[in-house]
Amino acid sequence: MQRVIVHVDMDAFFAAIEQRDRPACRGRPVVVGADPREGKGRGVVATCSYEARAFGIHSAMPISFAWRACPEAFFLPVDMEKYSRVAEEIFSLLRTFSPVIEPVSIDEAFLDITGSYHLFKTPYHTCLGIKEKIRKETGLTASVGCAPIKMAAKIASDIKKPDGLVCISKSELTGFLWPLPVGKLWGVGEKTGDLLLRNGFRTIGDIARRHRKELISLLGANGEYLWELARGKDERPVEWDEGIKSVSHEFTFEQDTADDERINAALMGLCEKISQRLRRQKLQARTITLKVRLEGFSTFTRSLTLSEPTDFVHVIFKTARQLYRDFARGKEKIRLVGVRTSNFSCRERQYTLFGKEDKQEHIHQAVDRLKEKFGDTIIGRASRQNLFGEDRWE
Ligand code: TTP
Ligand code: MG
Repeated sequence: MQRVIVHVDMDAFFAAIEQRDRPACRGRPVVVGADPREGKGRGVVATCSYEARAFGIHSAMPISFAWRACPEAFFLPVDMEKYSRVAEEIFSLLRTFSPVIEPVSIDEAFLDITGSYHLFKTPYHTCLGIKEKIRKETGLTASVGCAPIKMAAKIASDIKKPDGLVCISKSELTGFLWPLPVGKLWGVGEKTGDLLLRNGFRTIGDIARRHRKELISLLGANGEYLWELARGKDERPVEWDEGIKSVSHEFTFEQDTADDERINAALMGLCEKISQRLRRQKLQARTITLKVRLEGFSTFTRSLTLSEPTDFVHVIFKTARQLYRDFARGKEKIRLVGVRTSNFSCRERQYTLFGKEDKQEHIHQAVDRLKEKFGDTIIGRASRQNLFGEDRWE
């Protein structure tokens, strides 16, 4: 099945929050970071507004340089607590579009919307929905990229910043990647980049159009990986947090098998157990995820989000079987199958994406779920991001 991956990155995140909260800063250069101390400050810029970027100011630049570039800018301290709160709110909003979400940094996440974009008709409309929801609920703009692989989604979210939206379909993928410099490929650092350049590989297309063997003889296994990536092939999944509240079971076959009857029987057994547990816990799930491990240990997951939550064994089984049918395993046998259900609502009070529940209640529920699922890790991740500026000025 063709995957649809979205990358969301907030625009000038810390600075945009300050501009939102301080009307005097709107449309003006804003620098968030260390105290400039009239040009004598020793810390660095955490980030700055796009108006400040016009003066050449950027993240990680010494704050004294920023002061010299634009002394009339608003210089503000880092308020990590506030930014973490906003980030938490944004991750909660994103989770209503897909439970398969991987927060990457304080203002950035991947979502796998393969199983849920049908709720908005197309991936493009889903991305528009994401941007619109973030804008309405937080007053901030996000840039969004969508593509069949993670790397391309991330590149796509960056090229029309701020407030950008770029969707790349499978047929557009190589046309999109090939003109880009080799340095944009994941895994190409300075050293590999230099080596590639010296051997005549300037763009991603230069790699893709050559023979696989040439890349292998130049860079070994990494060369083969880069060749695949340059041709738009990359199965890396959106790594969603395993701490997410879900009910799942898996089954390892005694001997690897390609027998569909045995596989279906195993899936049925798993779905029965899951359905029982859901009913016991008064939960209904909207998202069903199939996990398949092949004989070579490569592991794949495929999800589908239903329009109505369920705890019925036949609905879960039908969905898992459909996901299995859509999954092309090629010639490899199967070692393990698993089924996971998530994106829960309680039976008493059904949570629907477009329901008419009170909006505040809806947000509280989302935040509660986020806390339940991630604990403090969102905040933890956020804090670790703050390696650059200073939390607060004295
Ligand atoms: P980024 O997403 O890299 O930057 P940004 O959101 O400010 O701007 P844009 O995405 O539109 O280019 O980083 C997110 C936040 O992380 C940023 O607002 C501040 C913080 N950060 C630092 O503190 N130091 C840094 O060096 C970087 C790059 C980011
Ligand atoms: Mg950003």
